[in-house]
Amino acid sequence: MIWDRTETLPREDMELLQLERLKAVVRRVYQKVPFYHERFQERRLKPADIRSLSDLQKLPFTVKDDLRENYPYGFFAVPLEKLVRMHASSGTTGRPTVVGYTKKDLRTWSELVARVVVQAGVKPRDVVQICFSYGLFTGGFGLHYGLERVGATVIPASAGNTQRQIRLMQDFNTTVLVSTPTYALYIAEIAREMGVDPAGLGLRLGLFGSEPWSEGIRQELEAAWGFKATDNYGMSELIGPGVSGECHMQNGLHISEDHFLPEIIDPETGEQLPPGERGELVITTLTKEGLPLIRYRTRDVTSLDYTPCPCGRTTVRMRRVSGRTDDMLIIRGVNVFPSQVEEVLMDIAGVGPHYQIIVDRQGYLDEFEVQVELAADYFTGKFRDLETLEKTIQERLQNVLQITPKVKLVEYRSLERTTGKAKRVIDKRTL
Ligand code: DLL
Repeated sequence: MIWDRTETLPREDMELLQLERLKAVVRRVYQKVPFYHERFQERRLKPADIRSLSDLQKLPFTVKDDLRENYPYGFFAVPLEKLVRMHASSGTTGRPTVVGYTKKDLRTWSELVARVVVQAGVKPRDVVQICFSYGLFTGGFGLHYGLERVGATVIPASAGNTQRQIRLMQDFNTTVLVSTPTYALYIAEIAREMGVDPAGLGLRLGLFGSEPWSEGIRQELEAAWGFKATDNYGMSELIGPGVSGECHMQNGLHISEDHFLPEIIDPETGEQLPPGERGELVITTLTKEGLPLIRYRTRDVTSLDYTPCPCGRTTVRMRRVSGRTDDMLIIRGVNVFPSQVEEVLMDIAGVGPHYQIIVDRQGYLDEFEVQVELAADYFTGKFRDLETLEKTIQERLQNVLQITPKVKLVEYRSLERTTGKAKRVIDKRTL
């Protein structure tokens, strides 16, 4: 099922709609947001200079630091009394960024999340347990209103209290789980500890997002829960969840292009890259009232695919996000993405989906260690087997990364679990 006819617009019509909305948002930020007014003036740019979609490239980028420097309300394009909701990013790496929604923004948000959940396969008869935290984080409330919009029965369980999550699933006959992929793995572990087989709980669908996850983790989740696991993407600054999501083809995430105009740029030069090439995702919000953003650099790494999707939607698909431009580690001069490590690990039998990358510096030399948990049922009792496994992991990582990590196998359940986004990297060099 397709929630909104706009998702199937022919490309020319979509582009006309995008252009009309782009012109309107450019006019609005020029008039209402001093930051943009100044940036436009610096470039001697007037809203009337934006005549085609390719004129987008004339516009300045916006980065997270711009939002931070204008904390809390400097980017809002409407007076405060028009805002009806605030969310904020966690601010673990500096000042938080605050996002405000008008009534219309909240309606748009519900519609966009409705598209995402419907394309993943949610039906009005579903009982959906939301295990994202509710609060300043956009995950809980974002999914909540979109799911209610499509008529599903929502259980706002929030994150944590994991044994209770399983009892709720049993008592309320939950059919759909919404969480981070890592929390879904953890819930499955706790279920098994309680003597409950997660695959026997009768869930048919999992909607996962909010952090990067590999195809290997998808397989792990689908096997553990016996359901179909789909990916959806978003970020607080852009609206929250609801920017893009997979349809039942599980082959790329359809972007709601009538609301978010995407580009892929080379993060070094800022130049636009052609369709299919991997780079940094940049989004211009086309309809947001409270916090419109022009060419917002998400730092998320992906590529765009304009080929038709068999599901019937014509919207462009983004590949699963493989990481962020700022989570690339430079270890002994070599670029390492955590997602590369995950892909290698998920391909090796005997290790589970839990790992941590620890980087440190001794004198002038970087130290690079990968701690990997054994799979629940792996330990054979023979230490020789563990040594062999460690060697295999080390060699495969060396092949892919061109740098040799120290590999340490650790006991099942010894790495910290999380109910939200996983923390995969501890870089002690910057602590
Ligand atoms: O995580 C919004 C969200 C909530 C999306 C629930 C999906 C589901 P933030 O906390 O602002 O917002 O974090 C945004 O999380 O820039 C990505 O780096 C990462 N991210 C979000 N979804 C995905 C995904 C929410 N499906 C940041 N795959 C983004 C990979 C994701 N990374």
